[in-house]
Formats: sequence, C-alpha cells, structure tokens
Amino acid sequence: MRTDSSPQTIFRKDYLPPSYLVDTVELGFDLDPARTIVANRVTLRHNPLSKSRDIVLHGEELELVQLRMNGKPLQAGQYELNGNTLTIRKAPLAVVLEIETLTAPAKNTTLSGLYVSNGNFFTQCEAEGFRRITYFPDRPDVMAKYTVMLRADKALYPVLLSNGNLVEQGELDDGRHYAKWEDPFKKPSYLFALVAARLVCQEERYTLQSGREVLLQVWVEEGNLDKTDYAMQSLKNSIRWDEERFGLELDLDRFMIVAVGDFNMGAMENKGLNIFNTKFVLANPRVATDVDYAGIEAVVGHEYFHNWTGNRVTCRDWFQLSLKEGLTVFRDQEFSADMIGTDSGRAVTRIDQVRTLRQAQFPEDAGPMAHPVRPDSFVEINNFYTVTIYEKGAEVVRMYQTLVGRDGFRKGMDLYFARHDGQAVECDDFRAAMADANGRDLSQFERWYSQAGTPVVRAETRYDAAAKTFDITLRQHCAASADQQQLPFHIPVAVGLLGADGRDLPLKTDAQDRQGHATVVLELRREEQTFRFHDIAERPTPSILRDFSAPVVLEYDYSDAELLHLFSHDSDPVNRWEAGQRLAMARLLKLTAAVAAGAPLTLDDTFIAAQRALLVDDSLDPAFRELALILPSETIIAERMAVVEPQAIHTARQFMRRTLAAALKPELLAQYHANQTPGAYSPDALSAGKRALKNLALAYLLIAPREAELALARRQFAEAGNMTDRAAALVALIHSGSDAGAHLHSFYQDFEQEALVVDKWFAMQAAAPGTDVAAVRQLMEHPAFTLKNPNRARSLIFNFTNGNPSQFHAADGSAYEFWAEHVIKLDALNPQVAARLARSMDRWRRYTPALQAHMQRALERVAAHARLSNDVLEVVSKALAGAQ
Ligand code: B3K
Ligand code: ZN
Repeated sequence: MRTDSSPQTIFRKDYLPPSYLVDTVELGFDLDPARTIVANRVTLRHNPLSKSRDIVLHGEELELVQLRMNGKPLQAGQYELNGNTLTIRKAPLAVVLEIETLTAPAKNTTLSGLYVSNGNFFTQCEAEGFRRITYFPDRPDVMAKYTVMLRADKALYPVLLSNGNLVEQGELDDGRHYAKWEDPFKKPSYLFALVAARLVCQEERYTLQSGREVLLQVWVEEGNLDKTDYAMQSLKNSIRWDEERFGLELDLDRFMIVAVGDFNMGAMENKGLNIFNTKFVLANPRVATDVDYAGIEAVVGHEYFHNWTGNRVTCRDWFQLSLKEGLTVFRDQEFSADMIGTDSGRAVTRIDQVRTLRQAQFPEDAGPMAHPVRPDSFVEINNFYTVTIYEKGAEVVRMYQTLVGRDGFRKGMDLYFARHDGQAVECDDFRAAMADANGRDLSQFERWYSQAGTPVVRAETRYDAAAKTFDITLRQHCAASADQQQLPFHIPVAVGLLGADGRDLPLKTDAQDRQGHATVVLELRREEQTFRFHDIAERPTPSILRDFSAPVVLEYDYSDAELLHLFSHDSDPVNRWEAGQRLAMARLLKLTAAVAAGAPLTLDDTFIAAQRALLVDDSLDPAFRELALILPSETIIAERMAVVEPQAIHTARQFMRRTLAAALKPELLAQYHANQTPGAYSPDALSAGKRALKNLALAYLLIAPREAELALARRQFAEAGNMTDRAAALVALIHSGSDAGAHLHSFYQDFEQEALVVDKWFAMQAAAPGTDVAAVRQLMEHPAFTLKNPNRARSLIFNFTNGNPSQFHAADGSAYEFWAEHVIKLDALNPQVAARLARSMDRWRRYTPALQAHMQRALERVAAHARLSNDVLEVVSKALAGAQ
C-alpha cells in the first residue's frame, strides 16, 4: 500500500547501472504459513560501471531480524531503512551480507512474493516480488547464482521444489525435512521460485536431439492427475520445436511445471520451475474446451520458450519488457501455427491474432494507458504487462521476419544469442542483431519501439489501361500523443492483385527481386510513397496488407463488389476473412445509426448471399468458415464510432444475427449435422474447427428457436462427450432465454468439484445479454463465489464489465457503481487484479455525455478512496487526466 500520496513515476532515461553486482545468493527458508524465516547470504562486489559505493537493497512487507556485513552485525546507524529501500552507504568493494527476515505468507493476498494457496506455498517474483521475500537488489540486470535450502513440515509439505537441480534432501527433527537446490545458471531475482506443497506429478524421461536425457514433470494436486497429459505433450512438442526451428536446446537436466489455483496471470517462466495457473495446465475432454486445449499448448510453449528468450538473455530494465515478451509471444504463435501444420490452419491462428489486436490492443493504444512497445515511464510496472507489450510486441517481431524472411530471421536470432547469452540487454540489441545478421538498415524500424499509437495507412490506386500499370499510393499517419510528435514508421505492406477470375496476377514491380510472385512486400518508409506494378492487363482488385503484415489500420475505399470478389476468391485467407469483416462492419455501422435514429432496419440480400456461399463452401476449412461468419464484436464496432452507444450497437448486431439466422436456417442446420465429430474426443485443429462451426450454427439456430432447435441444443447438452460441446449448448440455451435455469443447475451439480468449470459457469452467465448488474450481484452471493481467487473474480466480474457491454453500460450508471465498489474491494486484497478491473473504464470519454457523466463519477469515487495501491491509482488517474 502507498504510504505517501504521490506515487513516483520511473523514467527509462534515468537508468543507472547497479552499484553492486551479486555473484552468489544462498537462501534458507524455514517455511511456516504464519511466520517464515528467510536467511539470505549474498556476496556482492562493486560494479566498475557505477560511481556509487552505496549498496541499495529493495524490501517490502518484511520484518528485518538481523543484518550482518562481512561477518559483523550492522547497527541501526550503519544502514538506512527508508520505506522500501535499505541502503548501506560507502560499502567496501567486496561484501558478504547475511540478512534474516520474517514474512507471513498466509496473510499475503497479493499473490506476489511468497504466498499460500490451498495450504501450499508458492512464489511469484516477476516483476518485483522477490523483494517481498528478502532484501535484495531486485532488478533484472543483477544476475546471480542461487543455492536454496528449503525446510518444512514433511507431512504437510512433502514436495519441496526450487530452480535448477536437487542436490541434497533429508530428514530433520520434529517431522520436518529439507531439500537443497542449486541453479547452475546465473539469473535475475525475478526468475527465482519455490514450491512447498502436497502435490503429485506426471513425469517422463525425454531424450533431446543431442541424445541427452532430461526429466520432465508436471505437478498438480492429487485429484488432478487425470488432467496432465496435454500439458506434458505440449511441453515435449515445445522442446522439439525449439530445437528444430531455432536450434535451441533445453539447458537443464530437469524441467518442472507446477499448477496452482490462485495465480495473478497465466503462468511464469521461473528457471526450470515454471509455475502455472491451473487454467493453463489442467485438461481432459470432460472439463476442458478446445479453446482451453489451445491455450495450454500456447502457454506451455510460451513459458518454455522464455528459457532462452527471457532467461538466458534477459532484460536490462523493465522498460525492455517487450524484448522478452513480444519475442516469446511471437515464438509461441509460430509454435502453435507449426503444430497445426497446414496453411489454412496457420491462417486461422493469424486471424485470431488480428482479432485480439483489434479487440484489445488498438483500443489500448488509443486510450489513456497508451504506451510505446518500449515505454518511457511507468508508475507501477505490473500495469505494463499489457497487450501492447505482448501482442503488439509480437507484431513488431513478426515484421522483422516479414522484412528479412524466415532464414534471415533465424540468422538474426543466432547472432542475438551469440552476442548476448548470459546478459541483460535492451530492445535495441535485438534490432541490431536482426540488422547486422542480414546487412539491413533497420534504424527507422526503431520507431515501432518508441512511438505509441496505431498507424493508419491510407491506400489509393490508379490503373492506366494504356500503359498497363497499376499504382498503389500509400500514405501513413499516426495520431500524435500528448508528449510525442510521430515520425513515419517503416511498414511492410504485403500486397497481391486479383484478376477478374479471382486468381492472383503475377507481379512485376520496379524492384528487381521477387518478380512474378503472387504477393510482394512493399516497404513504406516515408509519409507517402507510390509503388508501380507493370504488365497488368486488366484493372485488378488489390489485396492489401496480406497476412496482416503490419499492426496498422488500413483504409481503402473498397466498393462492395471488390469486397465480395475478395471474400470469394482472395488466395490470402487473412484478407479473405478481412473482406467479410469490412462488408459486415459497413452494414453494422449503418444499422447502429438506424437504431439510434429509430429508423427501420434492413439487411441486403447480397450480403446474405455472400455469407451463405461461404457457409456451405466445403472446400474451406471449417475453422476458417467459423471465423469468417463471426461478426465484428460490439467492442470492435464501438471503436469505429465517434460517440459510442452500446445499446444501439447491441441491437444492431443482434438484428444482423437474427436476420442471417432466419435467412440461412436450412444451411445452418445442414452444417450443424455435417460437422459432428463422433468418436473419441481429440483437440486437433480439424476436429476443433468442426466443433467451432457446428456450435456457431447452433448458436444461430437458437436465436429465435422453435421446439426443434431447442431440442437440438438440449440433446447436445445432455449427450455431449466433451466440454466444448456441452458448454456451447449451454451458452446457446442461455442466450435463447429458454429454460436455461434448469440446465445451469444441472451443469453446476455435475461440475461443482471442478474449479475451472465453475469459473466457466460464472463466466457464461456474466456475459449473457440478459444478465444485468442486479443478476451479477446475486451471483456474487453464490457460495462458490470469492473475490480472493483471481480466476473466480475474473470469471464473473471481468466477463461482465468487459464481455457484456450493453449491460455494463446500462443507462442509469448502476453497473459503474458496481465496478467502483469492486475495484476498491479487490484493491484491498490484490492490487494487480484490481488494476486490471480498473482498466474496464479506459475508453470512458468515447461514450454518450450521459454515460460519461456516470463513468466520471465512478472513476472519481475510486480515485478519492483513501487507501489505494499505486497500481489502481495509476490507472484511474491516467483515465481521469487523459484527453482521449
Ligand atoms: N512473465 C510472466 C508475467 C509476469 C507478470 C507479472 N505481473 C508470464 C509470461 O509472460 O510468461
Ligand atoms: Zn511471457
């Protein structure tokens, strides 16, 4: 909790190298939920790069018992304890500190540092949790070797784990035991971890390509041992993939994944001891959906890939966070795509990424918390684990690959590791490696790291029939932010041209390379540039920004005819999907305006026919068809409006869905039956795609259901052999408004022992259009609800505030009051989770004046609260201050 009233802003430009470096850390833990003793023996030496001879240690919520320097106890006057820093001035060049502190893990509800979850001990140190365990220079550029001794009651905590290798274990008096772990690699403190718990594991010996054998373990509570297969399989796939694609081998003899039910985010890449939210480990067909399976594969991969991108090469300071996160997201995206293995499967993953960017990152980049991929300042670093750092960061990394090719990208990665293994570096070092390995000038590319905001690229075209040339003029601009004038970005724009028959024309540009290809990557560097294509015999339809080659908004005045042409023929699946989204968006915006004006609503037959043709085109992947038929979300529509009217958007979108459902009923029914997946459940992409399309059809069929459709859903609910189908049927029933109560009840009865399924049960109710704030308050009274568990809090509250816009923005502002109340309540328990909830109000200035007034009042109520964390304070003060 904040002790003074003005939280400090930390600036990238103020970076100074650490005054002392740490060689070794020996930690001893006497674990006890109420009173854990931590003994820390750390050897430090002065850093020649620093002018200061002061040792600066961070510590939070610690009780200092003893402090010794080079064997002698330090008295009160020999060090300064100021808030959260302990300073020893004018220290000797070589220092051994022995520090004994006390902490109370059972009282730690922040889930940062050492805490207790369901009676077991876990840690979370990134970004600044290690200072809640012991006094330490808790910054990522201080890398040291760790030895850890754990002591705990053997009956209560039979399993004692930490980073690296187990070197010793044995019995102690009084029913206690110990385990000693040694991590052979230097690491920053944020990668430290321990687990002391009653857990069991699935384990396996696995042979690396080099022939070395490693031990892989997935640790869970006993009742969950039937849900670890997929995580183990994903881990093995990740290890193999990183060897094959990047030549990177697992550097440890032992690699552990541990699942915990109380966790602030998805998972954590602690060296050799990844700690995971149960949501990204536990799966079997009965409890997990296809989306859950895909999430497990991606997150297991992500954390494993951090072992090289993050752990072996880490960040100099937290402003460089995207150095490891953007790169590792890119790596996990490529891993998931390669696991599917087909071009159309790869495109489906790419479309999903574009949807996430538009749903979450573009709004963030246009709102009060906008920041560059490498921020210049922050108040609370935990607020910067954002979609910009992660997903836009991954887009920036992807652009290197688009610019230099797959082989060039690999060369850049090789050089990056050759130069920086074992170091804590900056985003610029990665860019330099990519540039140097490929002999490219990537200096302008730096702006992707330093400038916030989503660039808009406006395209215009000109066809000269006589000269047979086609010109594309691209003009870029990016709204200047409060403190930044934007300079042009270096933007790769992949382009193809379709002939009247729908086929790609072979391309001939002024550049000499890549002649005759179907797609070329134009490099836009100036504010405006024209690119010429030769030998174009007919006016083509341009397919611009193929594969979403840059995280920008593309504006081009497509006619409906051109969009329909692209929607039926584009060889690039991402742009084919995109054409459908453009067709839908134009209509949704008109319909929303009509709703607001009280005008009649209509939907043209051309659009319906295009949707029908796509739905029944069996030559297309079902997964692709499902994505192409999902209309832009209410949030994405809102981003396109000058003044957001959530109810009008909802009504318009529902009208379009209802109209499509009525017009396409026979086709939907046919697809429902054609895409069944009988037999044993498999999470593979083809089966998952079939289920997705089938369940989309079911959702449509239940918009205005008659008895026959209701019967379909009821039967699917009762007979489903997997959670994907069972949950989809239940959601369809809830949305249809018919007899959902009984089904919700029986679903709960069946799964009340499965925490992750109970989360789904709350989530599907929270996001249902019929659920108002009063219903949410009532759900909070349910015995299974608790604010203390982040997954549970998110399942109900976040799914309401972020996933149910027409109810969250109820005209009377009552849901904003609810929001304020729960930001404050959560903040007292867990500032990180509270600050995430606080972000639900980011875009408040874009709503109608009446809604804005309510939102401002709610924001002010939170801001005025006496005991706010820096986390929440930063978010709400930026929201109130921002001009956007
Ligand atoms: N690196 C962690 C995130 C830590 C978040 C701290 N608030 C998970 C990941 O990105 O892999
Ligand atoms: Zn990560």
